[in-house]
Amino acid sequence: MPGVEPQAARDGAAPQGSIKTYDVIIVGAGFAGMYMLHRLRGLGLSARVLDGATGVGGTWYWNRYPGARCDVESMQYSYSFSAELQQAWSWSEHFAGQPEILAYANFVADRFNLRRDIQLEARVTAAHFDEKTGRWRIETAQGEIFSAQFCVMATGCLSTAKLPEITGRESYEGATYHTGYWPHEGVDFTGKRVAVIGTGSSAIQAIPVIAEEAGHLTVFQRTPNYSIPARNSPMTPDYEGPWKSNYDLRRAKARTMRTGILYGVTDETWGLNNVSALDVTPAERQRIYEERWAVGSTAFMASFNDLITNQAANDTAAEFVRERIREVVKDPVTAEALCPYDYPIGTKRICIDTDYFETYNRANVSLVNLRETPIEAITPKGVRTSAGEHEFDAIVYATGFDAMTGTLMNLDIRGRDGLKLADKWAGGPQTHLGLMSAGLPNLFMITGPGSPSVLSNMIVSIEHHVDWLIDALAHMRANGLATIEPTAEAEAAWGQHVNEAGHRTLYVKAASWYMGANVAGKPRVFMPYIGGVGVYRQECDEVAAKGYDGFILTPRDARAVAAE
Ligand code: NA7
Repeated sequence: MPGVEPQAARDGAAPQGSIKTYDVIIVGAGFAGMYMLHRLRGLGLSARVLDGATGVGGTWYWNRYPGARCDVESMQYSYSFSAELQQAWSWSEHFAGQPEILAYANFVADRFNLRRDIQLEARVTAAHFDEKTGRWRIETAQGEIFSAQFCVMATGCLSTAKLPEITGRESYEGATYHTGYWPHEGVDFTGKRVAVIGTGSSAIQAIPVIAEEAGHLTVFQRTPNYSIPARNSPMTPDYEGPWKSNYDLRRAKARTMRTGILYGVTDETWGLNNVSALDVTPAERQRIYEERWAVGSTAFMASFNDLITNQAANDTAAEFVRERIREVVKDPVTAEALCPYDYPIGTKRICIDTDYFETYNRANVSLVNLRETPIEAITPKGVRTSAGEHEFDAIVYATGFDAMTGTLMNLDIRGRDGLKLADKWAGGPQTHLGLMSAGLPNLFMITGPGSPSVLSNMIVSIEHHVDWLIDALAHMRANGLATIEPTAEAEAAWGQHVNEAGHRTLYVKAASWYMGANVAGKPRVFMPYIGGVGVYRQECDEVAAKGYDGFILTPRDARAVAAE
């Protein structure tokens, strides 16, 4: 009997009794969960998507803070799986804002009739593998229980918001917000005294917009960030047209790039200037940086081919950005406080902005440099630093996420012999290809740690992972296989490969959330795979071509026998 057989063909329609039975449970209704559902339908497997939110969209459902916007241009931060979809949807700006991206997610859900298999307000709390049945038992906070042969964690890389551990936080009497958990009805800051704590990507997007509205905005900065102008603008037919008529070619090329993104499609090199920053004259280097700065976006980091591997090369780009900050920000003390020095540019996620540095020239905006005057406590009225107390009507925490592993570690995931994922990963995530973890059969992660994930265009990586998994499931079905899981050896080898790749770059020099450094007690491990989207795709293809090398595939009968 085949091991991967459509559930309906075996048992008739789900659900049965109080435990609802499916072939596959997908956790998360963001771009990963929705595409996984769509592809599973094509395979004829029954699937249910569970999500705690009241709508689809994942990260774009939650991150509704003012100014929230994608830092990958929308012609590329969009699904490629359907030619009709690509033609049907039009973006209004080069870098779409959150409301438009969320509208796109809803458009996709409707167009592909996904909603009938998506259960909202169903927050998964636990997933346990039952050795006897070879199935996952999945529980929700709402008290429902599901049984599935496969469980897909489409839970996102930045989905567990992190509040700072500051004394007295609970004592504050005004309104508080976290950028990653923003009220759906919006917030009116008109005339209010507002604090923003944090200066990462979210803050850099939110600060200029909040400053327009607030009576006074005070930004509390611990670490300054490098940011490149987005140069966002309305979409034009001249730009959209060639994309839409060459989508297949451009998408195919993007899949071979390190980040899964094309920068500048008229260029033969597709945006990467494949020379060292140290092999050109200072004047030529300056010219190239100026050209990229004028165009804007993260393409700046593709100005030369060694900016993330060579400190001296990186220093030239970092100093160029610091010069721009000094040029824009009128008050020299504020300008200097905004200049990052202590980590290489690009090794904390590079930000792109609209008028971020310009905002500090406004009369109603002030910067508190926490390196000089650290926060001592949150008080009932506001924030107390070593220099005194600031009173606020509202505090915005733009303090980031327990990235990449937080959501998975907080779920009660248990595999063979009760193996807890949180215990297994206590010293850092262990995966094979960022897709699976040994001892957790038939549990998949979309863009998990150990894959390019947050270093790439997430939708390119999501589509790649889902397509790879669908092929694996089809292979299992064709060969009567019931379980798949990595060998401990393959996982260890992949972990070493990911680690070595990280250590060949400057990324490991920064105290970043890529390194787990923003969460107290989290192991300092470079979690994403920096080998590049194109290289990684080849590595995954090779594994599949060798009959899923490094994975244990168990025939249904053998598994049942072993369990007895
Ligand atoms: P980030 O990039 O993690 O930024 C969080 C910011 O909050 C960062 O500036 C932190 O400073 C700051 N922070 C955190 N805790 C504190 C305390 N206790 N006191 C002062 N400042 C603090 O999160 P984002 O939401 O901006 O962006 C995350 C990703 O989402 C982004 O890269 C995009 O991919 C989308 P620190 O640097 O730790 O000194």
